[in-house]
Amino acid sequence: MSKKGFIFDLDGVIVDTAKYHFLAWKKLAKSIGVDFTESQNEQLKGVSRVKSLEKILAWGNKTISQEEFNTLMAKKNEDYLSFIATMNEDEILPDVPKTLNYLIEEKQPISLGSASKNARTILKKVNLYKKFDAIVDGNDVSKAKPDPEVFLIAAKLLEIKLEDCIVFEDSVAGVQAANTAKMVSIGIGEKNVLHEADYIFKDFTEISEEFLMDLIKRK
Ligand code: B16
Ligand code: MG
Repeated sequence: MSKKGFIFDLDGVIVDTAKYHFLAWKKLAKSIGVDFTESQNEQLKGVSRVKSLEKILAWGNKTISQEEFNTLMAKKNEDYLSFIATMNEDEILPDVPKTLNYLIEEKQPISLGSASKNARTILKKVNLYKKFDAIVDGNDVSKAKPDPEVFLIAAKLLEIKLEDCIVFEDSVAGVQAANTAKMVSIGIGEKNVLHEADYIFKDFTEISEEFLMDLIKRK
C-alpha cells in the first residue's frame, strides 16, 4: 500500500478555535480604537500572531512602539488562553476523529501543520495529541503561512515527498502555502473564499472514505 503524508492545520480544521482568535483580536483591536470586518478577519486566519497584529495596526493606520506591540501580543494571547481554558473533546469538529482513525487504520503518516504556538496545548486538551506522528506548530517555524515552511518541515518529519503530501486547511494563507509546496490542497470551508484549493469541502462530514482512499492511491 502506498503512503501519503496527511497534514492537518489546527484552528478551523480540527477545532473551531478560529472563533476564539476572532473574539480575542476583536477585543484587542477595540481597545486601541480599531475595528475590522469579517472579511478582514479571513486574512488573519492561519497567519502568525505577529503578522496578525501588524495587519490590524495597518488597517487602523496605527503606529506603536515595539514595547507596546509586545504588550498587545501578550494581552491577545492571555485573552485567547482564557477562551480556550475550558476546551474539551466536544469542540473537535465533526468527523475529524473518524477521518484520523481511518488514516491511522490505513497506516498513513499524519502530521499537524499549524501556525499556532498554542497547538500542542489544544491537541492535549481535546485528546488528539497521540494520534499524530509529527507535530509542527508556530514554535517550530520562522516564516508564517503563506510561506510553506510549516508544511515542508512536516513532510520532512513524515519522510514523505512534497508532492505526496495532502494538506487540510481552512485559511487562504494556508492553501497558498500548500500550493507553493506543490502539495495537494484541500480547503475546509467556503468555496468562494478557498477557491485556490485543489478540492474544497464544507467540513469533514463531506469527505468520504472513498475519497481518502483515492488520495492514498493517487499517483
Ligand atoms: P497563536 P492554524 C493559526 O492557527 C490561526 O489560524 C491564526 O488565527 C493565529 O493567529 C495563529 O494560528 C497563531 O496562533 O496566537 O495561538 O500562536 O490555523 O495555523 O492552526
Ligand atoms: Mg486554520
